[in-house]
Amino acid sequence: MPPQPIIATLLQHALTTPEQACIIAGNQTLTYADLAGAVAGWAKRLQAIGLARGDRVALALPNSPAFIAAYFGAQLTGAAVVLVNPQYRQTELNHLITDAEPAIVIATDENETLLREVMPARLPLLKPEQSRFGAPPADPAAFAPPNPNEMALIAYTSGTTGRAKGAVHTHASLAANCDAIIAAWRWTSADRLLLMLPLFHVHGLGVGVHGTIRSGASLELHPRFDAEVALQRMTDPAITLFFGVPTMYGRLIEAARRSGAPAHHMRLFVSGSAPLSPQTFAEFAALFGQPILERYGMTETGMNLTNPYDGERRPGSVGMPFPGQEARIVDRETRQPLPPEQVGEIQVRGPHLFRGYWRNPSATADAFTADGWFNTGDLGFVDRDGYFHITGRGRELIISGGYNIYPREVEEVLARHPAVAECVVYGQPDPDLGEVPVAAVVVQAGAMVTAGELIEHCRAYLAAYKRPRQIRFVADLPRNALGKVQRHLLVTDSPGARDRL
Ligand code: MLC
Ligand code: AMP
Repeated sequence: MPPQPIIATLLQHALTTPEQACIIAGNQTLTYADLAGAVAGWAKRLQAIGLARGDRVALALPNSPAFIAAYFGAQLTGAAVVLVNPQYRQTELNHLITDAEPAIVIATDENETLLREVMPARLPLLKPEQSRFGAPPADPAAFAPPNPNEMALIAYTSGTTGRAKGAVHTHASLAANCDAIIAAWRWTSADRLLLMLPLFHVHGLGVGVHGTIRSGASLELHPRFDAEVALQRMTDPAITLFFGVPTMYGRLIEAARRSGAPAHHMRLFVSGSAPLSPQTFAEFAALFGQPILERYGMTETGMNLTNPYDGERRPGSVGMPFPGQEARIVDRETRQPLPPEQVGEIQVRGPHLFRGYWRNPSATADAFTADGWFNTGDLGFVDRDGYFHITGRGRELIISGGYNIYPREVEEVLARHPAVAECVVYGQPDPDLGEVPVAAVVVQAGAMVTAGELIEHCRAYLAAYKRPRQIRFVADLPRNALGKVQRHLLVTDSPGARDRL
């Protein structure tokens, strides 16, 4: 039996614990009954303009109660939600709208103009109304919750080819994932999560929102991360959980050094989306009196590996499989399982995995083995105690402050500038963001261009976090004998980099 959809759990809580706080945002406390009413209100609004089962709804809202209500509202109608980062610009939006073919777009005034430029003229754009959840309440009993095996979410990711692919999750895969998290981290209805992550990725949404709703707990939603605000909020005895990316933990350490570590009541701090350095782990434990629990996840899989709740949380390790899941290391060439301590590719298997890439059977076939293992593309090993360690990535990917940047996507935009003859984008180590994108550019003969102009060109077409932080003008790109560009030789602290440029 597949687990029941999270939306069904939400409606149940609204009947059994209607007055329980669900979302705290600003000075408003919204109960489970409030949320269920608003979810039904969104479902009604969406159906009124023609949304049907199996359709897609593109959701481009900032962190807000309206985001959560619209998200579950679309799912209640039997449609799937396509997550859209509101910072996306023309290139990303154009691809998403063309590829996902949504029936409706939900957005605010801020991104309406950009969206309308890439949307077919007949595609309706819906905005949150001026109410607490963006839609007037309606009766949830008027709707039948979707089937667990229906499509619930399409999250775009993994654009190694320069074009992001839509990872399709069903209600069952999302539910299996959050059930495993709840069991591993002992999440209960008494918990309150301080949520400062963006909701348009699986970290904020699939872990933060889904886990809260499934366990009947509450979350305090913030529009964005702010270290000073986080420290202040952690002194509230109601707040028990914090989930963040390593950049956030680095900034919390700095802020605590400036203004003192808070006397907090936190039960659990979790880090993921990028590697947490053993130094950050140790500094945080010294200041906050608790070891961070590091876990490993992916858009396609949700959460895969976790350090133990009880027992040793090992710095530099991402722990072991969640309950009901499997993970192993295979040789990159032979694809055979490897013994402990040997580095290979991480494969994972279980009911939490996505069902495939949207309208992309060949990418889906490449991603899975015949017996259901998913190739993560991440490299690592298992130590003799069974803890997994990530040592690198088998694919070209820059992770900056927890956001993934695919060099190819930025290179394609840069190459469209008339002054650029050739370019390559690579990750440069950064103390705050882990890595930042940097571009090496060969200018067309006779052309003149400044670094600032090229960076502005990228900003015009891509989300701001993808823009190169630096442009290095070079005479030619380092290539191997086969003509392939060798990105690693460009990283400033890599051996041989300076000799080449
Ligand atoms: C913001 N900027 C970034 C950036 N975040 N640049 C590079 N990398 C980043 N991560 C840019 C903005 O575009 C802006 O540029 C400037 O920095 C300041 O913006 P800001 O909003 O003030 O940024 P800040 O608050 O400093 O954001 C840092 C951050 C944020 C770490 C709080 O990036 C963040 O919330 N990251 C979390 C990402 C996340 O949730 N990832 C999970 C993916 S799911 P300008 O030029 O306009 O000034 C996944 C699976 C899993 O990976 O395992 O979880
Ligand atoms: P995304 O495609 O945005 O879902 O990002 C998933 C990628 O983030 C994974 O494939 C890993 O490369 C990386 N990642 C997530 N968690 C960790 C972690 N704890 N340590 C190292 N890398 C991580």
